[in-house]
Amino acid sequence: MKKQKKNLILPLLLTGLLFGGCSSHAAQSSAEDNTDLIVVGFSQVGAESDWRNANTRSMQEALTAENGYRLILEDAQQKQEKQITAIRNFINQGVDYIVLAPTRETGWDTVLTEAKKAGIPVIIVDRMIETDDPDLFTCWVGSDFRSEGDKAVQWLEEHQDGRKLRIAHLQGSIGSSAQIGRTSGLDAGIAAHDDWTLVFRESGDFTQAKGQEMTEKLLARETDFNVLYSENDNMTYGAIEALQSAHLEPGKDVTILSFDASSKALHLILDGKINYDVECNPLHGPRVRKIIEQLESGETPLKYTYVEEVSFESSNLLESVIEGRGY
Ligand code: GYE
Repeated sequence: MKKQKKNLILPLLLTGLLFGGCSSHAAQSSAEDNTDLIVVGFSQVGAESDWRNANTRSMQEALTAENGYRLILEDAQQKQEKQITAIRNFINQGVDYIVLAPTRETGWDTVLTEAKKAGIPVIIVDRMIETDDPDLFTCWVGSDFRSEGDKAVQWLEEHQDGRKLRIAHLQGSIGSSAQIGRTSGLDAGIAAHDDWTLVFRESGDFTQAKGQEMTEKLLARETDFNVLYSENDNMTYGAIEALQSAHLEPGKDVTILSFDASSKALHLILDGKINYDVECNPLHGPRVRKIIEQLESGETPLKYTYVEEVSFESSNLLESVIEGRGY
């Protein structure tokens, strides 16, 4: 596995002893000078959504010099080629760990084989990869995206209210686990109901701008729909703009289901503009830190860790719940 070095506890203890009475700034510069930091190369998908930004912050806050880490963050701007280049650079730099939040599921075998040959453990976060060789990564932590889709479908069943459903669907980035799971949940729901019809389906690439653009395209083509199933909150914000410009009332004329449950979306639930939002938890920083600590002390972390998630609608949402959340 990795080269033998670095005891997480010792540098922290020494820092504590040496700088116990000093400012955190002094402690921080000592840690930055410390060549014994654990170096983590993190290939992040991009900055396409509030979820993603919260996820980046969570990693930056967990893997600090004070905690014993040097984090090298590479933003791939939603491009897999950039992630492959970043991973190769991490290998050349001889990082201790690679953390990969994959843009899409397929296409990782070659570069991860290179990481394996270099003896660098790879931790996958958020989305999953598809590979025949599970030894290409050490472990994965993220969400059960199919179950998120199933929750939305179940809520829609319970709130169909005798209507025939005509569903417009904004998909996330095609080929990502978040898109694949949430789409397959909806597809199963449509297949199980004769009176649910899919009237529109396009990818908004998880961004607000594209969510708005695709909803404008929808409105130009088809106005007879009463449900919008949007695979993330940022696309939903764009969709709400487009619906309002077309004098449709989001949450009333169109039932809106969304994913992520970021704080702005939760306020939109309170405003009655989003009907149901399935939480997707982005706070993976402490989880990754814990995995690295386990590996450093010779333990074997669980191969797959699914994060527990809830969902929100106006009947179970209070302002105080929104304030207490970190994203
Ligand atoms: O739902 C979306 C983001 O992979 C869970 O990616 C993540 C998704 C999240 O851009 O907002």
